[in-house]
Amino acid sequence: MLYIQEVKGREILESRGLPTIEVEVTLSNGVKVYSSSASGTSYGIEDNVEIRDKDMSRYHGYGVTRAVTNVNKTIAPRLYKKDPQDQFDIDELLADLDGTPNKAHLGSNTILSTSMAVAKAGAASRNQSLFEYLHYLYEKQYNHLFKSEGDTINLETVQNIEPMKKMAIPEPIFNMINGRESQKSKLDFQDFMVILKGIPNYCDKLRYASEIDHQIQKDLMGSDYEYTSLSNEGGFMPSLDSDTKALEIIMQAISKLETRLESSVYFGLDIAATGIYDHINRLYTVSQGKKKFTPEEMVEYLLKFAKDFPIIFFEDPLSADDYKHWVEFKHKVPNFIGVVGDDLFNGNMEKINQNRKEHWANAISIKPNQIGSVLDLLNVVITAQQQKLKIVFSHRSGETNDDFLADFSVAVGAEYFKSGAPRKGERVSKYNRLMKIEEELKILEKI
Ligand code: 2PG
Ligand code: MG
Repeated sequence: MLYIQEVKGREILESRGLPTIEVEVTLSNGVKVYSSSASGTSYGIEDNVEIRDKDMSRYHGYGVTRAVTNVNKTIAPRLYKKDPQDQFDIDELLADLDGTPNKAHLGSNTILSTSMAVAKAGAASRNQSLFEYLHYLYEKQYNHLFKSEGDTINLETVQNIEPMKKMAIPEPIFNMINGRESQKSKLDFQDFMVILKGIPNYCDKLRYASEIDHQIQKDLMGSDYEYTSLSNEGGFMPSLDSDTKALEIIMQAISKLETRLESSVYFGLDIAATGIYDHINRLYTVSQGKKKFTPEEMVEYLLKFAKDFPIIFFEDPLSADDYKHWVEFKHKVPNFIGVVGDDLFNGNMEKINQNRKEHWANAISIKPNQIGSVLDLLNVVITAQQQKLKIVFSHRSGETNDDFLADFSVAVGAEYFKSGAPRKGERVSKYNRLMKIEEELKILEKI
């Protein structure tokens, strides 16, 4: 039987040029696998602690040598000779070694990268693709939560149990234009994204997304709105003066393409509204500070966008603490529209459970580094699926080339997948991985 020979942590750089942790697991047959944690700049208060050195003499305080030491000194000796397929035992051991409710001791970045590397080692030890192996773990945990021995469902709410999802390629959401990241940006919304719902194959979706992205670039270069840089997520950051204009630019680009795509393209917006909310006066600041909207006015403002454009995805339409108006917004939009909680949930289990009663959102953004181990991730996903929340797997602004997110999203049958623009290595590594998985799924379907 293969066992874990060595576990090693190291400091690497993520896409913003800041340090993050990578974990390398070596199996007893010499095979090595690697995994690394992404990092964000979200406005929400993250529950789990991503540990950083705060030593200002290195990387402006962002170093992660403490996390690396946690892997090499605390975790590695405990994983030596363990079966890499004992994922849940290892994840529980990591939780025990941490011993805090918010992963403050080992760090959520340490736990996630170790746990993902162990999952990759587990898949390698079975000669299985990662997504298939993760689906097996998903099934195992689902059965553990809902079924007792002998296939008897042991929950009282038997009639309400949602079935497990099948493996499937999620709907990709491609970032095109970004606002807010630069001081000069006059846009109020954070991400302007396209969703190619009418296209059947993932591989074609990726091609069309790239064509749209390049057409936008061509158009911007020849216009007064020339962009000077790309956002962290890979989107263009042109000097546009309104959010409407950003959507119009994308629409114009689509209309110029040789492939007639108009009827297949929908929009997604990440309003990231917590960042434009004045919590004291309860007002949303829009139009470069010229307008202040009450929450009721903000809801109406967004509804107008939903009327004027084919938008099917609103992420964080309202501030994470403006619960009442989440309910109002969700009530007022047609139910095919995804009302996605990102900063709203921050992967917090209590909040996800509260949503069952409160009905704030109908979809949840899952960012693994906010959650923790593979086991923690599965528990959050299964809990969210039990209340029919659509699952959106999401990248972070600080990404690595690790494509684990793609495999995980397929394994649990997530509805949506958000990895930024169809350009920049760390973004396309995940989109490219989904292409390979699509090929493999087609083969599996035929067997
Ligand atoms: C978001 C993410 C990704 P961050 O708001 O959805 O764009 O941002 O990783 O910075 O929290
Ligand atoms: Mg967001």
